[in-house]
Amino acid sequence: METYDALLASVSAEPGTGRTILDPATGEPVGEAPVHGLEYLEAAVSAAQEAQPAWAALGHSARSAALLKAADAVERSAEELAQLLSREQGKPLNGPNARFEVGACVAWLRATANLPLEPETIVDDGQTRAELHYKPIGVVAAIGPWNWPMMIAIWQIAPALRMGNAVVVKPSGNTPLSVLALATVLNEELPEGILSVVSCGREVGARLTDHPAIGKIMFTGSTAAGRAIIKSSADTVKRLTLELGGNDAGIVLPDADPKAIAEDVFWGAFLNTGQTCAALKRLYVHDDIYDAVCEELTAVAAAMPMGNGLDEDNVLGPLQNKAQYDVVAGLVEAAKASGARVLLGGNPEPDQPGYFYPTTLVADIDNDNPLVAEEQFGPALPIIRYSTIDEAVEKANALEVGLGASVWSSDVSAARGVASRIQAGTVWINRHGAVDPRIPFGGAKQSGYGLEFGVEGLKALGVPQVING
Ligand code: TXE
Repeated sequence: METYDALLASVSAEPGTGRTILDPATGEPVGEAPVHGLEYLEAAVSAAQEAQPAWAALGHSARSAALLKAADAVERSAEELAQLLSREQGKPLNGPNARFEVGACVAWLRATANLPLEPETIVDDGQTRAELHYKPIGVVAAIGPWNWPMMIAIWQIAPALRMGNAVVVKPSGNTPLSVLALATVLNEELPEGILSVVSCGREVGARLTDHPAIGKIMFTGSTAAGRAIIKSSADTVKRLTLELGGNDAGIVLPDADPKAIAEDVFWGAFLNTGQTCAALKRLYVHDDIYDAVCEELTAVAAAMPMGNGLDEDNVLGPLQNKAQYDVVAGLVEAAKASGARVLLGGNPEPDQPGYFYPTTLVADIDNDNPLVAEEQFGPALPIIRYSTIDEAVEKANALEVGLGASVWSSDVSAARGVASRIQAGTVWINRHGAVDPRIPFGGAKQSGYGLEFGVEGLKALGVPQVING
């Protein structure tokens, strides 16, 4: 008997009414997810509308206290949540994966509960006193993806609740059980109605994007879905925070130490087996150290065990779903056909169970190759050669997306200079993808708009109101 059985049973569909969720590592059933229809969605929105005013009236300190208790509840159930997440999403328990994700949920809840938010005095000159306050919006819809289903749900839920809103969550159809289980644990400490999950397909979920009772949508997912949400939310002029796809560049400057950076570059790219919005997806390396970086990175990557997530030894898992597996396999095949050099991987086993794609590094590849120009969202990293910094910056900025980026160098001030030239919402130096609940995070260009995390992220879940007089 697995330790998560009771939790899974509490969120599963009545026998015969649900949709079977399969383990991406084995193809075996994990559980039966409920299939909620429009009626269920309407009931969740109505319950949220009813519960929200009392929640808002509690004030910040009582809501922060409730979030802290909810964090404790997640911590108490951490191992059950991590096991269920590992089976449904595929990510290993160990490494920066399932246990790490549940731990991040706890950390985000606590940090968001503790963020300071006081009215700001904008002008006070003896004649005019203008203060800026932030009021709850009302009911917020949280629409999320399958790659970090619990953590991204918390990124959306925690600031929304802290600001005094109620939340209706629509998880990805690929990972509903993880989000249902997380919400069940959170709801041990929250008043009824203010947090609910609608486990539905995108057609039913789309109703949240034009529903007149929804004041704001927090969305993380593909740029295409983001565009659809912008359009369908236009009639009701909803507030939007959109964290869309990226195709993050990393630039290794000629003075970087290949051996010293190799492991951090690896995890920047292969975190969650590459299925991370702000992962390093294109690595630009200066001619002088190109071969050394390729060699060190290959040595690190070859040593990282991939396999079933419940096996404690593994740190890399399968792709979460067949569609994503096909994207990665197709891009690597096209790169091989174009003459690019495979340093590692690129040779999936055809008949094995599960969506395992081997850790793959591809060198000597052009910037316009689809493996570079398209988001692979999986364990395949192209390594592109450059000879001048201008060329590297131009290549990094060539795409229509700009979520994250990184610069790698032994000279941090030189790296900062290059960072300022890159069109991305965050540029990390000597690391990639490190998010922090205190530090705002958001995309440039078609990677979306609006900020999450920190006080800026909290304010985005409120309606600004100026009191002037
Ligand atoms: O995402 P979608 P999918 C990228 C990644 C991946 C691709 C597709 O490249 O290959 O997106 O993944 C809901 N109204 N990212 O299909 O379609 C949908 O049901 C309301 C990057 O999973 O964007 C799901 O809950 N809801 C990303 C969520 O939106 C709608 C992480 C995401 O679905 C909707 C995941 C609509 N019109 C994938 N259309 C990142 N930035 O981290 C879709 N949904």
